[in-house]
Amino acid sequence: MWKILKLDMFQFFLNNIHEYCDAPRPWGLYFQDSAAPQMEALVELHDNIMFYLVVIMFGVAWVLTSIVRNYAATKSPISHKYLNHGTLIELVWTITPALILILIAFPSFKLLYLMDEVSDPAISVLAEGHQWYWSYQYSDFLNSDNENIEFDSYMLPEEDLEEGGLRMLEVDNRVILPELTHVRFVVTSQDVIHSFAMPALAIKCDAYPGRLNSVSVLINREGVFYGQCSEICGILHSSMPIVIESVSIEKFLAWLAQQ
Ligand SMILES: [Cu+2]
Repeated sequence: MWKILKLDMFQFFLNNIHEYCDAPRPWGLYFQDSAAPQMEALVELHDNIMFYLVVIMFGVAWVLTSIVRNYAATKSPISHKYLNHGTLIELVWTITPALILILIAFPSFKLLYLMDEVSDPAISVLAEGHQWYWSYQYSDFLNSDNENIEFDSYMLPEEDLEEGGLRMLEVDNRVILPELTHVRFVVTSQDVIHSFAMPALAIKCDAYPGRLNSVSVLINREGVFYGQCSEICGILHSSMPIVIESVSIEKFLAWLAQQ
């Protein structure tokens, strides 16, 4: 009985306390929580590499400090005095890092090309960078005047923020997208180079004037995700955030009907 109760309580806390980190937070050192399969893969790759990186870092630090300590001039003035070549060890410390780099390269390239793939999107959204705001166009849908749905998205100034709103991140018009749907962002710019970036979705795509770049994403849960322009583009570069709100299909259709 007690056991079941404890399990229930655990489940309760698990369901109610967990809160996704979908925006930068003060002193945050790790990634935001992922909301897309490709971000999960990126985090996984990072964690794997980080493990070996820490092991190697401590190994090298240990070898270095022990050399400094044991072969100090005061301690053993003549040991290895004439040693200035060691072909075997030089081969070892050249080939081992090369092998490690190859081991890192393969999964990285696999991921890179996987993310490059734009697979048959259900919705395309044109994201256009301007000095200094983003504008969006849903070219698959028409409004009542038979025009594409399009809107500008400006940062909310601090005095207009609602309680709990994020400073320099909140916008007036969010990009609304359905969850679990293949979406393609076509990214371009009207003036200078900007970059359309959304950490939780593993998107970072440069916006060039006169050029269309595309990235695909599948958002796997509901939520509000925050990103920023990531290519320095002028004095208000920090004031053109990106907000994507992922909602259920029904809510998305309701939103579309309103436009
Ligand atoms: Cu910009």
